[in-house]
Amino acid sequence: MVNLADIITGVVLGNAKGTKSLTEQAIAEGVAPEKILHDGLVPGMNVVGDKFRNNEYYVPEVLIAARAMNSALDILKPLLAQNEDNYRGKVVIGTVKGDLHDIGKNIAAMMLEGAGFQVIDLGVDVSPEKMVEAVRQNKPNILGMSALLTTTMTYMKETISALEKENLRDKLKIIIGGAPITEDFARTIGADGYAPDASTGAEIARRLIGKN
Ligand code: B1M
Repeated sequence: MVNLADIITGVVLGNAKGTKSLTEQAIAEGVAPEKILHDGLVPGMNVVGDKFRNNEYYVPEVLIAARAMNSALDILKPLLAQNEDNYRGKVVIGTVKGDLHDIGKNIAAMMLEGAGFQVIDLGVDVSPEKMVEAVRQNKPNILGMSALLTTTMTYMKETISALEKENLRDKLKIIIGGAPITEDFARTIGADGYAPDASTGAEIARRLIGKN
């Protein structure tokens, strides 16, 4: 039986091959993909975050850990998306301008897909103008924004203002997330929801469009 603590260690040590094969093994043993994500991969990345903060890890180690995490996410993605097939709506999601962090945003996108949403992922470093254009073109029910830096979270407000200016805000629900984001911040900038984690993001998305 795979011990999820070994998956945590795999991410922390940046062992992409090992993390991938442990994830495959856990799936084969019938462990739920959500459990692998929440009790293995995410706690692993949290340890990496602590080490980065304490100067035990530097950017290269973090990137190697992120690669290990992504190797396992590639396996989980189609499985999480399969869990429910009833269509609930469309989400456009992206990491805001100046911000290259995408691990949390990718997980949020996966959970939304798993919850029955079609997800259009704009990637990272998405300017308010690009967000507005994507909303205009795709007419989503929800816009999800992610920011990991205190210096970039301000672009969330700029994006909302730009949407208002273009009269695209009224029918759109906006959910924001990322380590520096708080409920208070979300309220202050006029977002409809704050997601402290990806599962809550999917729950809020369903609630906001009235499809629990
Ligand atoms: Co960066 N980094 N980083 N980094 N990095 C942080 C964010 C930092 C807190 C580390 C630290 O100092 N302790 C710090 C920010 C400080 C601050 O602003 N206050 C920081 C810094 C300073 C930087 C650089 C400036 C470092 C440098 O170059 N000197 C630089 C900036 C680059 C840039 O963006 N312009 C940088 C670079 C990087 C790497 C490239 C090395 C790498 C990113 C790799 C990648 O993403 N592909 C990286 C990483 C990995 C981190 C830490 C260690 C981990 C982030 C992560 O992936 N967490 C991070 C430390 C930390 O957060 N503790 C740190 C795991 C992920 C699952 O959690 O992203 O919070 P999170 O997502 C969660 C929820 O927040 C929520 O759901 C997710 C899953 O549950 N969520 C959403 C997030 N977005 C959502 C959207 C939604 C819904 C939910 O929409 C619906």
